[in-house]
Amino acid sequence: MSLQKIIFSMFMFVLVVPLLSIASGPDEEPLPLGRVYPGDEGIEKDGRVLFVEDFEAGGVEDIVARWGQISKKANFSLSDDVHGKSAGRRSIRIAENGHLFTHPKGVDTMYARFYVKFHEKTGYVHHFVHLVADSDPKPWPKGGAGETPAGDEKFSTGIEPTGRWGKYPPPGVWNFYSYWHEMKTKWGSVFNGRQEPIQPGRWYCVEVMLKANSAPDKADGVQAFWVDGELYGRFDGFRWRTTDELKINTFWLLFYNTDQPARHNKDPKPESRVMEVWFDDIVIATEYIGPVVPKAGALNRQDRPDSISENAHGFDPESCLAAD
Ligand SMILES: [Ca+2]
Repeated sequence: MSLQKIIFSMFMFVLVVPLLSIASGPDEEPLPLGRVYPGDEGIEKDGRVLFVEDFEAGGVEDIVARWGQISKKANFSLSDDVHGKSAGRRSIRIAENGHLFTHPKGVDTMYARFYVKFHEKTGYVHHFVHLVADSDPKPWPKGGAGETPAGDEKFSTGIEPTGRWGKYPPPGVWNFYSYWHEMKTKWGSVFNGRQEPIQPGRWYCVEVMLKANSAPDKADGVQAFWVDGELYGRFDGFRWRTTDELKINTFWLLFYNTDQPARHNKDPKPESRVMEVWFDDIVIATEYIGPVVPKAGALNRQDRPDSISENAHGFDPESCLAAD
């Protein structure tokens, strides 16, 4: 290398390195990915993003091809019901029971953001969306209910609506339902967030973060969740795994229903319930995503002429705009 080149390299180092540290200094939170990509447009190209599904392209078969696995395919249908900030026109609706299952790249910290709406007449739900770290991932979800997983094999957390034994009307409030080698009972552990009842028939933006412990002997793992961009629960001190090689590598969009939660919650009228759910705008990443930020000048759901009839039936756009 010539002296000139060395001097030039040193000059660039002195100039550029401080600029980089200004752009993403230790005190600065990175901008939520949802803000970086209004309308989620182009978000899939970001290196921090592991998986994106907005249900806009193709039919159910194409969705299965993108994910890898589906159960009860006949219960899935594309819907024109979308949330107020959506840049798209379609969501997925699941009736009764079903799941989509996929394996993004294994990571130590995973964020999963999704929009969700329960049917206005929903009952209580048995199990819901899960993030899983699995040392031996298969194309399909494994069993494991009632079994304490080994610390080098598996840990998982579900973000689930719960009636808390009938305290809340269906579908209830959000909580975490977690499985790992140090869980307290063989049926997993529950972590309550803010006890804010979920309104049936209203779209929500839900985001889950699962962070593995940084070393096998450290209890510094975390899990947290946000609703419409607000932190609803954060729980620290987990030794999720006993080896760094166990990565969070599974996203399970699950809608699992049995008659058990109706019994546990003493639902007075289980026969009147309609078990249907809508999902949309799913983004899985290694950083916080946050709610969709509408594109400047874009016509959003509540502004579109085709939503007037919905407004006439009591759809409240404000309720979908509580995010930021
Ligand atoms: Ca969509």
